[in-house]
Amino acid sequence: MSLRVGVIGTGMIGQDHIRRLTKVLSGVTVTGVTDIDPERAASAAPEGCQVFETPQALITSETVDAVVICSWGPAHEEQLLACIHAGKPVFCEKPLVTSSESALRVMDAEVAFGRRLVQVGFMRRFDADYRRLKAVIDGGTLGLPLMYKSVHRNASVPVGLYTSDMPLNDTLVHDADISRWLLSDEIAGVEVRLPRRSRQGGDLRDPHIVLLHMAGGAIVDVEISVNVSYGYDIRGEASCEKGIAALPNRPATVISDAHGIRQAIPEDWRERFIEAYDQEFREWIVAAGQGTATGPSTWDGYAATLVADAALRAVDSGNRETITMRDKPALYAQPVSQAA
Ligand code: NAD
Ligand code: ISE
Repeated sequence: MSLRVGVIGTGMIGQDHIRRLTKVLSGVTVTGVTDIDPERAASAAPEGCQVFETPQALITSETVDAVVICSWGPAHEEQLLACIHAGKPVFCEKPLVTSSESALRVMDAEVAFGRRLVQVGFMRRFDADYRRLKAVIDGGTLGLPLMYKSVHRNASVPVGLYTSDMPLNDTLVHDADISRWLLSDEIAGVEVRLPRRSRQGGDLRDPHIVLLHMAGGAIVDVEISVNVSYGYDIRGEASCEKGIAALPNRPATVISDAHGIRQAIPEDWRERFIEAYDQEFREWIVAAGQGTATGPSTWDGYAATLVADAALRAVDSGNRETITMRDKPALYAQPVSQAA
């Protein structure tokens, strides 16, 4: 039987996920959509799909078995709590929520429900290159990972909508999550350094260098640049005791012409992570069909939110900011290294 899915938020990624749920993946039907912009919702609705007036109406509808949240971060908490209250599996785009207090409210609700329902959209964990990188690190032949370098460059971000806190609470969360997952460890402290500001982004605070201090002593340095103009450039390299393991550059046709020899760079996240998003939803559909969730959890969303909060504090203080996590509820007992 096909899983009947309702999508909340039909902007850029909502439309992209509707496309993959409708045209790429099997075992799933988009039966409902909603957006605070009803025209956008109507134009994104596939044939036969109902346009709901509110997220609450979509979440509680008998025609919706599971929910995909692609609205803005500040709207996620209310929508997640409504899904948990209705007992429906929910895929929520990152960030889970926009503060650690908010993450704790979602966690408390899911723990009280007693079964995992939430999967967070940390799609890098489903990317084949990241999975191979993790397999090498976990394999142990290179010894312990000592340092990890994470480069996260966006060609541009929406002017006006994307504020100076967002490189840390919207973009860095991917690097925080992938570092925890690759190094199988939690993040205990965060420092931020601000280089000369790029003139590409107007008043936006950009770029950032972030140091993530892992609990076990490894250090991750992250470059967050959100207006590099030339493309979407994601890199990663682990320095281990006996060698280096790096993400490969994406294979692309080599073009030789009057301008030289070159390879195209992805335009944005939709292109770079297209297979990862497909795989993330393949795995979500299976779990949601069984009334639960696997993959990145509310705990992982909470951890990333703590890092974002600490990074924002570190911008103001100039110091290393400490992260203290609550005790991990048994519901999330699976080690960070194993989810997805
Ligand atoms: P967007 O602005 O293009 O779309 C967001 C949509 O949500 C808009 O159509 C807006 O009207 C709607 N919306 C906002 N609040 C709502 C509410 N309360 N109820 C119903 N609809 C609401 O933004 P986007 O780029 O599609 O990003 C959406 C979410 O996806 C964000 O959380 C973002 O961080 C995340 N995202 C994740 C990735 C990824 O790589 N995993 C990539 C892009 C965006
Ligand atoms: C966007 O929301 C994403 O999640 C992308 O993966 C990330 O690269 C970008 O910086 C975010 O704005």
